[in-house]
Amino acid sequence: MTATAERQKTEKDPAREYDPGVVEPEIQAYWERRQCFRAQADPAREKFYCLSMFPYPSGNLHMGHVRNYTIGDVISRHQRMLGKNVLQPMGWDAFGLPAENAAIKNKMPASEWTMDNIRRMRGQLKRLGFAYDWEREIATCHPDYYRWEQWLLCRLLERGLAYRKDSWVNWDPVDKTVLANEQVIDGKGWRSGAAVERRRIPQWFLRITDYAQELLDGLDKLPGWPESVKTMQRNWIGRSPGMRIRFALEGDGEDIVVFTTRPDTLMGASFVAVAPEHPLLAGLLDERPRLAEFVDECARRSTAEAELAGLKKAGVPTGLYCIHPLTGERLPVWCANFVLMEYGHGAVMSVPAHDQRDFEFAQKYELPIKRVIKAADDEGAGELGELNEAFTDKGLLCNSGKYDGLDFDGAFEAIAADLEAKGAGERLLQYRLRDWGVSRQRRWGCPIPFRLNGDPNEDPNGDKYVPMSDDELPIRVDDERDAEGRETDTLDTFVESSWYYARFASARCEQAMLDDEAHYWLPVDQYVGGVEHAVLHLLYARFFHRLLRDVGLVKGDEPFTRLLTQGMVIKGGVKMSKSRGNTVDPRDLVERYGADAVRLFVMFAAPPEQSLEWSDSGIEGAHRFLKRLWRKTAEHCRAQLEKAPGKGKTDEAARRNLRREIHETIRDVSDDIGRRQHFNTAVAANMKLLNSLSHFEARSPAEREIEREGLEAIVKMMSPVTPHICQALWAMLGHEGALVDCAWPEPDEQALQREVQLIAVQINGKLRATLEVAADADQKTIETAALEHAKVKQAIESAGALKKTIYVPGRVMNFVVK
Ligand code: ANZ
Repeated sequence: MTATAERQKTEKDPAREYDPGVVEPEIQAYWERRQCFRAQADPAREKFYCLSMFPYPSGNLHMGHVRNYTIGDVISRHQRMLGKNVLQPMGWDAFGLPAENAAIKNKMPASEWTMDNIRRMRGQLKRLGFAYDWEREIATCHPDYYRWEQWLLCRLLERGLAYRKDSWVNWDPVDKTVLANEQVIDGKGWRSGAAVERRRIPQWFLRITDYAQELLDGLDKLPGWPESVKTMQRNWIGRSPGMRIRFALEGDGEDIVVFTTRPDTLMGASFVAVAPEHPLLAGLLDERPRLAEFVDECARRSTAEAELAGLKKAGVPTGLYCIHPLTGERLPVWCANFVLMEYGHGAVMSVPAHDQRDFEFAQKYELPIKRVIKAADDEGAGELGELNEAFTDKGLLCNSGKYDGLDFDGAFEAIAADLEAKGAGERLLQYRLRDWGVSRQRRWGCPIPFRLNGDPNEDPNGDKYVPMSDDELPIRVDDERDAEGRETDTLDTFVESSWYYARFASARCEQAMLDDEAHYWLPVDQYVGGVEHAVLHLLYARFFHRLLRDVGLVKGDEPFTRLLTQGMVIKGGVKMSKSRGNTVDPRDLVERYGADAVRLFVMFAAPPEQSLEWSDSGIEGAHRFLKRLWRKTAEHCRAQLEKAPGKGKTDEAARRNLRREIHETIRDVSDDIGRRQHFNTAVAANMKLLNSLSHFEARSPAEREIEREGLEAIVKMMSPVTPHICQALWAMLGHEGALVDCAWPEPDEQALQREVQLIAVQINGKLRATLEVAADADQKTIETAALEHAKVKQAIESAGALKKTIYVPGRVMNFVVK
């Protein structure tokens, strides 16, 4: 016997014990030999592109990864069994600071550290049996990947969608890098913990604000996204319809322009406040040391808005006054720390009665508080009374002269018209979203492919950048950085993750960023990942999809049709994390219980959106179930081989009930996995079915046939979750070929029918009713049911007495009355 024949014999041998350590590598080798998960575009077939957020190659998979990737794998395998042409790729979000730090620490190149980690993590993913097309693997730090990112950046520069400007940044003095607002926590760098400073340096920006409205509108066309994620994106984009209003400066100087969403409150403005960085202040600082000191203090804070919300309101008067555009009143101009230079025009009209920040500020500095809005049901004239806090609701105007009595919309219209007539303001749509600052002063990132045009000495502003030409790309990470005139900053790593989903669809294309294959696979049908990416990553990817569309590389507007955001893995009620020291290592679990048990545990313990509490007993329970499934199938196969003679009485009803249960399970599990994505209840239903099979004693060939039907259903339905054992059992049950290529089972409508019989109820031979009763109902039961039927009851009562009952089994119940 050849070695192969020998192995095949053992694979199918029902005497073998369940040993995942043996079975799983065997099955993985089998998939590999057959190249089961290679995805090929085929326009004749319906495609399904399932993507899980790719990991940062830190070196080891954690349980959060395992959960994320198991969910994606279950969905992929299920869709494949539904007949779809499935693409499920995997890759590495490989640039980033940790590699740079590790490289310094270990005195090795960042690339080496990264590649080492990738090798390790790739092995761990393979050991878990995920159905990835490894031919499409991407590492974003590879020049074949980032050259196309550079190519796109060049197109964006040409189109004016990338631009350079001086801007205030959060500077981490320890990591020596610019931080995004989100990376500043309580005024400290998220990684270093160092107090963050503010600096003004030239930075590259992408004009995401050009797409703000489109990104907002697109959310309405994403029914497959969780509402919560869409709400977070809406808030982040923050559409604010409002007005730009000009307050003329007393004396000389430019008007102060403010942005407001509440022009209805204009008559209650009692001062104007400007940001510490406002250009108006520049000329004043020499003469006003208190102001200069305040501005200086503010410069040391971070720009993180979250922090500003809780900031103690503070300010200083500038000594300037401006003129109220409608009343002509003189209003003092203050410099205040809660006004942001980056939003609107860096100045606000302060209405203390109706804005909480203004209210707190006015109380602190004893500035006038004038109420101009009252509740719609307020009968009074809007007396001030004692306000404890700002009245921020919309309502009716009061103390506002000719505008009194108008509601928000009416007042907005009237005041806007008056201001526009005077040239003192105009309607304006403002978004909270800012342009995306993408430059980073890092080495281990994608080099920005721009160069100064001409002699930098002749270009003191340093803003005359041009894109590198195509044949100069890629600009490699390890290229000499101080090459004449070249931009030395690298891109935010969020840029790589904004388009990797598209590159997977044309992963090996060498002539272009994307080719026709991308048209076939895109958009992603199912995206799976952590909710921590609900705002930035998903917004950037939606932005990039539109950029790719606008340079003609993709069709359609949205990259991800359906989104599943999985919950955290927790232990002892808190997030499982290295810093808390409460992690469990997936490698240990796989070694001890096998990949299938680990996969089963994470899918069974909770619905995917909820947190998953780690438990030792949970993983053991998963392992026990798999052993039971193996044992039951092996028993069945042995009995089949021995052709045990049929003995004992066949219980017709028990057989029917079991078949019904099998097909009800198929029906329910299909809905749980497909539509509801409640994988845990799908698993539970399979466990229940296995229990029922265990209680069913299959003695006759007909009974064994039903048992087999049930076992095959379980093996198929569990195969997306526990693919190795299911493939092995599939072979044990005598099937050739790969289970991944089998069709998903469909419920047999006939088996689903609860058996019933229809009984005609007659009175003196005349039909009065038709009853539906259980197939095995006896005469007594049918008689009782018939006599309770309203029509029958009435007919018998009115006739007097029941004389006789004639029953024709399965057909007629006839009552003879006088
Ligand atoms: C007057 C006013 C009266 C305001 C009132 C609110 C309530 P959203 O909705 O987030 O867009 N604002 C404008 N520019 C600002 C800046 N650079 N820094 C800090 N605050 C600024 O917020 C718009 C409101 O935020 C604007 O409307 C303005 O205050 C303030 F009863 O103007 B409001």
